[in-house]
Amino acid sequence: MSDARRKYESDGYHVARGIVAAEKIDAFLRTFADVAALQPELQFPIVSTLGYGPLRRVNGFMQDPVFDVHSLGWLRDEFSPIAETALEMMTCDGIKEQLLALDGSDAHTLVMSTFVDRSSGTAPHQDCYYLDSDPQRRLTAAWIALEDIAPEAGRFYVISGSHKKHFDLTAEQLGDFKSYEKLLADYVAARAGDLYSPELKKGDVLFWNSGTVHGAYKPSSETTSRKSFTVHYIPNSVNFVRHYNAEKLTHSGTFARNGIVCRVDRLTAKMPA
Ligand SMILES: O=C(O)CCC(=O)C(=O)O
Repeated sequence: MSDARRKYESDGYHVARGIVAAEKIDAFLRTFADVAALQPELQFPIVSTLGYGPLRRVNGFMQDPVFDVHSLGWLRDEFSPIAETALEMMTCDGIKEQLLALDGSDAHTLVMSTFVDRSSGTAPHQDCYYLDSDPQRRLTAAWIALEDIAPEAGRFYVISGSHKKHFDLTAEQLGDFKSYEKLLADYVAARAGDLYSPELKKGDVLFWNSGTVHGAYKPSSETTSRKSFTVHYIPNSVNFVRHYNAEKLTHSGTFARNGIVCRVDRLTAKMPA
């Protein structure tokens, strides 16, 4: 077993520096800005509602994370260049090498992705509340810094060792994520000393397990961006399960890029004309 894997299995996270090329990041950001500027009326799939909406901007920054950037091309032809430049990063050799080192698998499926321009903070949670592998906790997520992340932008954090924690959830916590988030906020407050929030530079990637408790601090600045992707992968030897909001998505197919299978889940909500 590699040293990285041993440490990942004990801590529940791993940081890999500079594995996504700056040119690929720049190409994506430029492409996204061009498409959004040319057709500001276009609606995107939005993470918080799992519905479609225009890109709401304050101080020039998008307020809503965009859902499943990797498969945007399946929604509209105009979105294809965005998806393709995102996939250049999400399926790059550096990411594949790290996934192999961390979970021992050389074949993965990308099951979900998110693009954030500016963060308003993320409540602590384990991804396995929302989505996971079956058998559980074989899902690995990657947080890709698309710029040098300033402290005032609200940095991402993980709780070391928390991937082994199993919460006994009540029916209310299972059915209502706000109630679940309250439980997790109490857990994080009690383990404040184990919070790890590294400085991440453009091209750095923080990997974590679907059991690892993580979140992002609220930003202290209204005018600082926090450009990042989160991308979720499972080894092809396990199944994918969605535990929350499954009814809001329709599995619509798969495609492959650089040896990684990419899952396409369309929002069940009606796509605006
Ligand atoms: O980027 C963030 O602030 C949080 C992302 C996250 O928690 C996730 O994708 O599971």
